[in-house]
Amino acid sequence: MASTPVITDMKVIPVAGYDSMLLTLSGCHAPYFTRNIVVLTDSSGHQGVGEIHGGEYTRQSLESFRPFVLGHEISRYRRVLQEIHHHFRAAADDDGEGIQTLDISKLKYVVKSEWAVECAMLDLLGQYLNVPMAELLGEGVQRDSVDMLGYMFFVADRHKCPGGEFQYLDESASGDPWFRFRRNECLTPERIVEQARLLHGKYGFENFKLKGGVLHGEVEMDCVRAVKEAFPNARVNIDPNGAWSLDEAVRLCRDMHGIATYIEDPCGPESGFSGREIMREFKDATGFQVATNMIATDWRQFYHTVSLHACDIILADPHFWGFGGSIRLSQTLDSWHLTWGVHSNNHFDITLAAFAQVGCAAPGKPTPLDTHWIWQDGQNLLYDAPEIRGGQLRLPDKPGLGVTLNMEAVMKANALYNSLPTHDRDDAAAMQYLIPNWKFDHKRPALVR
Ligand code: GKR
Ligand code: MG
Repeated sequence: MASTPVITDMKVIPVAGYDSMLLTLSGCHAPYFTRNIVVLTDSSGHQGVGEIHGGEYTRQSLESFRPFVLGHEISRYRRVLQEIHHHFRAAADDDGEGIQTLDISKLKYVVKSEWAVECAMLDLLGQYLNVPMAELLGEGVQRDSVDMLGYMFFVADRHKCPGGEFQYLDESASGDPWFRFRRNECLTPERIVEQARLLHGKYGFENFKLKGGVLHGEVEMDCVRAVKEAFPNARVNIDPNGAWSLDEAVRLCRDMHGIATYIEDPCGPESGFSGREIMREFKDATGFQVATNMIATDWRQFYHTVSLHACDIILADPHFWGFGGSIRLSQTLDSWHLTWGVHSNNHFDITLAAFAQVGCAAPGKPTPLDTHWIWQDGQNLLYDAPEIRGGQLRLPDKPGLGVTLNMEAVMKANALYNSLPTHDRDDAAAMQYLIPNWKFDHKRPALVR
């Protein structure tokens, strides 16, 4: 029987990059974020890459996959994934709650590390067959480029931190106006509009999402109004990660028709009702379309979400759902007249390339895709990082993932990782310099204490 190349080498390389003091319900981002990179080599000499969330739990899971990956044919990637799933055992402290309350310590259980292996194997298979990875997903390539959104954040004042391990990047000398802006405080509607203008200028975004759950809901809505006023044709959306109670969410959103296009995770579990039930009540009360990356992060949660008609837009992060899984979901949603999109966390350009592949393979009309890349842009691990132009990400005209790894940059990011005292995301640490003794409370915006 004719055979395809086999995997001869698997590297798992933890890496770190720099971030801004981005605020969310869970606190604020540390000066560094971490990721794990998988590099596979096959017997034809090709290299396949995948990127996934950082942290020791994910790194160790990836390391444990080695026996299921090495020596296997790239065309049998589904069997490799099956084997990994067959041997999977849930961590003792994984209670299955997922990220329904944005408890960041549980994100590592929603992320499934094997999807980095899937990505790298599809990259290799695409190179072998001389087709882009998107051609191997679902029904194949649906478009040449996909709409992305400008993912806006409130940013805290980094000067309040003492330096040392809390030293945030200073880009004030950069020649790029967006780079100069992104590391500095941004907490008012005026500054948020400035953020939107710079993002539009640099990347051409026509659509914006504001990360809420930080200030009082009224102030956040003023920001949404101000952005819509500055960009009347834009789709503007706000995502407080379930921080608002149902009553508050209804009160805040009732008059936002024509201003916000949809609301992402406005509320969550309360009074003994699940987040899915409460989101359905929010939809009934306001008539707003609702998106989520919190209450439907796997097929079982999805079943309950659609049974209740709780959501219209599911943000299917391929790091949660897998590449095949994310596209399977897009097919299902499209045939049910629901909408597919992609959720993100901080990432390097390998994930951006992966988003181009899924975004161009998803049937129907995806909602513009999330990406945190704008906050990382410039810290490239690829020689040929995809670029967002005119608000769109193009499918590379090359086989597989369509990118070439810059090993020198990867090893530099690995050295940064190794120099860090901790590798797991902790959004509460830097908050202590803004509000002493600050503690996460999933029903109180981060700066409302
Ligand atoms: O980057 O802090 C962040 C976001 O708040 C992230 O943790 C969320 O998972 O981007 C995400 C979202 O859309 O909910
Ligand atoms: Mg969200």
